[in-house]
Amino acid sequence: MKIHTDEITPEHIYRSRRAFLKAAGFVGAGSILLAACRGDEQPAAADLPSPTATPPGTTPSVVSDELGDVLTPYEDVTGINNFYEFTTNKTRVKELAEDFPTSPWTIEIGGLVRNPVNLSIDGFDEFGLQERIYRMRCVEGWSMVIPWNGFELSRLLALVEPTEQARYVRFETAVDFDQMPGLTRYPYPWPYIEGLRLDEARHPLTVLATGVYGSELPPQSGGPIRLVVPWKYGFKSIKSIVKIDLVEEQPLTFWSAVAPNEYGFYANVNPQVDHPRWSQATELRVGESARRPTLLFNGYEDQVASLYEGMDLRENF
Ligand SMILES: Nc1nc2c(c(=O)[nH]1)N[C@H]1C(S)=C(S)[C@@H](COP(=O)(O)O)O[C@H]1N2
Ligand SMILES: [Mo]
Repeated sequence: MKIHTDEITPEHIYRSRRAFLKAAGFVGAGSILLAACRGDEQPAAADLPSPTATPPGTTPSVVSDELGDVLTPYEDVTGINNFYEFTTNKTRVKELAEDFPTSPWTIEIGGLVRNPVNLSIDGFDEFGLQERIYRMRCVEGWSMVIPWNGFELSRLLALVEPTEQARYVRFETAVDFDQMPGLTRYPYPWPYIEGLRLDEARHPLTVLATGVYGSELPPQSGGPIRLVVPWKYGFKSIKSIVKIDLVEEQPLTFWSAVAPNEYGFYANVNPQVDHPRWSQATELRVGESARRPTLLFNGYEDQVASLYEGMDLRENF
C-alpha cells in the first residue's frame, strides 16, 4: 500500500495551498529557527476555494467529521507538516522525509509495567485497527480534519499492565542523524519527547495512528506510528515513536523544555487561554478563507472535560 509521492498536483489545488501557506505566514518567513511552533506571525484570512473532498485511491468512509466539517485533502494532510527533526519548513518535510525507513520498526514499551514488550510494526494490526476522523489544531493557529487509521493506546497499555506506581506515559521519537537534518541544524533538546497523564493515555479518544486516508502512514506524517490526541494542541501528537515508558513523575516534554512559559504539559486546546504571543480564540482551517472560532478541548469537551475537573486550566495550560 505505497503512496505515490510524485503525483501531479492540479494547478488550482497547488495555488490554494500556496495562498494558504502565505496567508498563514508559512512562506517566506524571516526566522528559520522560530518559524513554526514559535512563529511570530498570526495566520491571517486568505482568499481560498474550498478544499476538494476525498482524493482518488483512498478510502475514508465519510467526507466530514461529526460537526460537518469537510476532511482536509490528502495532499494537504501529507504535504503541510510540522516535523522539526527534518525541517521547520512545512512544505519541505515531505521531500526530506521521503527516504526515512519506516520498516522494519520496533517500539520498546517498558518502565513501570509488569510485561515490557518490544513490538514490531507488523504486530500493530492485532490491536484492532479503526478509522478515526479527528480535528487537528496546531498551537500556531491552523487546523485540519484528518481521517486516521489506528488503535486505542489503551489496548497497548492493557497488554503491558502498568504497575500501581505508574502515573504518566512518556513517548520518544526516533533519532536518525543520517535521515534527519534538523537534529544537527537546530539546537533543540532532542529527542522529541511527549507525555500524557495515565488517565489521558487510557482515554478512548487517544490513539496510535499507523495510517491515514486508508493508506500506510507516510514518514512526514509520523510513520510508521504516531500518537494522536485530538483535544490537545498538535505538538502533543508525537511522531515516529520508538519508545514508550510508564513513569511516576510528569515527564519533561520537548516544547516545555524549549519554552516553558509558552508550552505547558497539558496543552489542551482552549480558546480562552492565549499563547503569550498570540490569541488562541480563532483558527484558520486549511482550505478555508476566514478564521473560525476555536472550540474548547477542540470540540471534544463532552468526552474529556471530566478528566480536568477541579483543575485550573489557566495554571495547567
Ligand atoms: N517528533 C515530532 N513530532 C511532532 C512534531 C515534531 O516536530 N517532531 N511536530 C508536532 C506539531 S507542532 C504538530 S502541529 C503535529 C503535526 O502533525 P502533521 O504534520 O501530521 O499535521 O505533529 C507534532 N508531532
Ligand atoms: Mo503544531
